[in-house]
Amino acid sequence: MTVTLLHSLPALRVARLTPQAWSLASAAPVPPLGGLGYGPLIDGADTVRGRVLSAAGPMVDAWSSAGPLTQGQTGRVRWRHNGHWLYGAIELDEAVEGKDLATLSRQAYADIFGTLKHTGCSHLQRLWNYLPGINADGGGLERYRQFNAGRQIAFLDAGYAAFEGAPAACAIGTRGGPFCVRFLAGTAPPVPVENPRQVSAYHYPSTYGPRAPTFSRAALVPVHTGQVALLISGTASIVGHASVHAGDVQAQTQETINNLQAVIAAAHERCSARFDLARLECIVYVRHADHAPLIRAVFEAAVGADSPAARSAVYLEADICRADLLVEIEAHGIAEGEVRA
Ligand code: 3EB
Repeated sequence: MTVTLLHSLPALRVARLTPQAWSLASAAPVPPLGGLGYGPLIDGADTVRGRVLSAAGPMVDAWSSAGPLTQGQTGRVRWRHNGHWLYGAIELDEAVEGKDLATLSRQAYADIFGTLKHTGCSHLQRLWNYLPGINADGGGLERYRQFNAGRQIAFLDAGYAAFEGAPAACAIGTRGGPFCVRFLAGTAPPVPVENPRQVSAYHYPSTYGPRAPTFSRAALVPVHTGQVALLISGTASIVGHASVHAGDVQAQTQETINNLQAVIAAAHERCSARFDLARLECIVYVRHADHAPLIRAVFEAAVGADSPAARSAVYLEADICRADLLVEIEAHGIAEGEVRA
C-alpha cells in the first residue's frame, strides 16, 4: 500500500537558477510550481528584495514537479500545485491594510491554511517569512514578536501543530516592501528535526515574546522514491535559547555553522540519506553588507572554497529576527535514501 503511494508520488525538485535560466524554465510547457528570487525584482518569481553580496548575482530557487499543474487563489494566497506538491505566496501591504502585524500574520496564515484545505495539499513543509522592519517597535512589542503571536494563533485556530511537528521556516527582515509569506506544502507530512544544541524555538521562554515562534529546525521530506530533501530552517548563533557572541560576526558565523552541522547530524538519525553541508544550497543573510567578506571566509573555511555549497551560496543583505544577530544561514538539498518515521 505505502509502496504504491510512493511510486505514484511525482518527484519534487529544486534548482538554483540565474534569472535568465528562470525565465526559460517559466516558459517551458510545465513551468516550476514557484520560485523564490533573491535580489532585484525578477519577472514571475517571488523576489526577496535586498542587495545581493555574492559575485554570481541574483538567483532564483525554482521548485518544480511534474504536470499537469493547477493554479488559483484562496483568500489572498496565489498557489500552483500538481495534486501532490504545492507552492503558494501571499503579500500584504501594511500601509494599505492598516492593521498591526499580529493581525496581518494571523490573517495571512488563515489564508494559507485555507489553501491547504482547498487543494488537499494539507501538510506544510517549509515557510519563508519576510517582514519589513523586523526589529522595529510595533506599538510596545517588537514587530517580529507581533508576527510570532499572529502566526501561533493561526496554527492553533486551524488545528495545526504549533509546537512539535511545526514546519521548517525562516523569518527575515527586509528593508521595505510588503509583508510576504511563501510556502511549500505536500500531501504527506514531513519528519521534523530539532537541534540538540538549541532549545526548540516553539519552546522559547516568554522573554522572547508572548508567543513562541512556530517552526522546527529542519524538515525531512520524501520527495520521490528513494530520495529525501533536507530543508534546514534559518539558523543563527543561538545556543540553548540565548544569542551568543554579540558583536562578533566571525564567532557568530562559526556558531551558526556548528548549529547547521548539528541539525544535519540530527537529521541523519531520522533517515538513511547522508547530507553534507558542503553540498547543500545555502542562503546567507547578512545584516551589515561590510561583514560579507568575513562571513564568507568563515563559511568557505568550513565547506571548502571550491565546494558546491560555496559556489552556489547566495549572500543577501537583510535583517535577522533578533537585534543582536548579525548573520543567519538556511540550506536545502536532496540526497538518495529513505526517511525513518
Ligand atoms: C532562531 O533560531 C533564529 O520565526 O520562523 C530562524 C528560523 C529564526 C525561523 C521563524 C526564526 C524563524 O530563533 C530566528
